[in-house]
Amino acid sequence: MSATPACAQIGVIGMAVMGSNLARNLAHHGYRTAIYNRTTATTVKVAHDFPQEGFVVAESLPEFVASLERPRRMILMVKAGVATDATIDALIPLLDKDDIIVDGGNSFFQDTRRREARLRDLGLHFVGSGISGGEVGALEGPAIMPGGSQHSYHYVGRILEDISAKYEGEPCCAHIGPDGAGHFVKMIHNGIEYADMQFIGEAYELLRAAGFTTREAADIFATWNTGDLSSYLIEITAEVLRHDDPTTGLPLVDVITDAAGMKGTGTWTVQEALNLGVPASTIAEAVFARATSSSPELRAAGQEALTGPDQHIEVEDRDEFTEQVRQALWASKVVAYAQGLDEIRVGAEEYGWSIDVASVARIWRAGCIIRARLLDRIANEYAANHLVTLLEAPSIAEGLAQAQVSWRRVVASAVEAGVPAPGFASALTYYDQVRAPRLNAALTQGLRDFFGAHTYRRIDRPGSFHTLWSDDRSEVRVSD
Ligand code: NBP
Repeated sequence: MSATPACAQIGVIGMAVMGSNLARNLAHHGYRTAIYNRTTATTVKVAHDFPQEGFVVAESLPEFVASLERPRRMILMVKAGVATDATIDALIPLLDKDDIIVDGGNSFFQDTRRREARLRDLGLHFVGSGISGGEVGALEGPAIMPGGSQHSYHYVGRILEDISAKYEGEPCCAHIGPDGAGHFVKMIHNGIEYADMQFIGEAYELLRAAGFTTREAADIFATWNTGDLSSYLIEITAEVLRHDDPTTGLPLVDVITDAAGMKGTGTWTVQEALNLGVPASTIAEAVFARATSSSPELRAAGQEALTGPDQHIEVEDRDEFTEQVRQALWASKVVAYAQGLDEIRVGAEEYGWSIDVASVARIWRAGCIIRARLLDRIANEYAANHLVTLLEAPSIAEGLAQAQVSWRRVVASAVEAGVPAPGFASALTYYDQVRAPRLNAALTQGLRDFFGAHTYRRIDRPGSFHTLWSDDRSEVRVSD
């Protein structure tokens, strides 16, 4: 079982579900792969279960490092946070100049920036790489979003591209940008995933409120998956809705406790949106909706004290209603992408990255959880146009124009019937906000000036002004 010195082209640290599958993926692509896990029994089990992969098995970190060809390339697939820092700390004394650590875990991008700077000072390279696709993706081809220096991409890019998912033969992996750029983009991917799932949940609840059975809803999602909405999440929604619970015979979805969990990447996306001042409202609604669902005391108090409509939607034409919900879902999904990509644009400016949004959309077309037909169109629109927002892309703006009547009807029906649809409503509000010639901000500025002398600008003259509200109400120019 001992490792042969310096014979592996790459190594993977962390043999839980993601790391072991990624190591197998590497082996399937012809890379001689070293494997190591803190708990040796796990490494031994993986090697035993998959002898055909020809893994180089390391029982200690020094043995693992010694087994790698130089410059050494290793992928960390350990729990994000403390475990990642502990592994890096243990590796540093064992490595030599120009060795490359790739962190494939779900690390927070600010941690990645810190680690990259630290390793750069030591003459080492650090690639913070988002990897999406879950355990199946890790094995069969995930979407990969590597950040780090061009130099390190030169050494690991080819391998990552080889093991990534392919969309019409193109690898779903490309260099995103320096230091934390890759993990930043992965964070946004997850934020969009939250919004996407929230919209799907809302569409399902609206269909149920309109009298569709779970099985009928499953068929509707399956049909939607053949058109513009075609995506992994819509596809698996049909599967989940079709699945009956063997114990009760009920649709499983009716037996699952109505409280959504989360691991934190959606929250990071929203926190960072707040830091950057980017309105990622659909993603925030999705995070808050999960939080509301998982607040039993709040929900019990609300159910006890509050009244409202009976959450039933009267529908005359079922096909027409289904089509309206489809359009609301498509339009809302577009807004979530627009907000996520806007956060990437502003984040790139803030952190000094040059991120090619078309390339990001291309990476997301296969392998990852948000893979969707729409992403091919988004990639083409960004490649062909200089866009401030996805919403202004010609084919997208046209699609939204066609969808908006249905979108408004669906939101109105939800509000009238008392069916919560915070994602659809928030997406529509954003659409109306960004196209409005005037928002309600002038009054906000007047109020701020009244109570705090915060000043305001005028539409007809340059400079900042303050009104002497408590005296003669005359206006003074405060600055140019
Ligand atoms: P986990 O996130 O459950 O992490 C388990 C691994 O971390 C084991 O190998 C464990 O070793 C190792 N580990 C821990 Br815990 N503490 C350690 C420490 N102090 N030092 C060294 N190793 C330590 O595994 P996973 O679900 O395979 O995910 C791996 C990474 O990929 C995570 O960052 C995750 O966020 C990310 N990711 C996961 C998915 C997914 O679908 N699961 C998708 C995309 C990305 P042990 O066996 O000795 O405890």
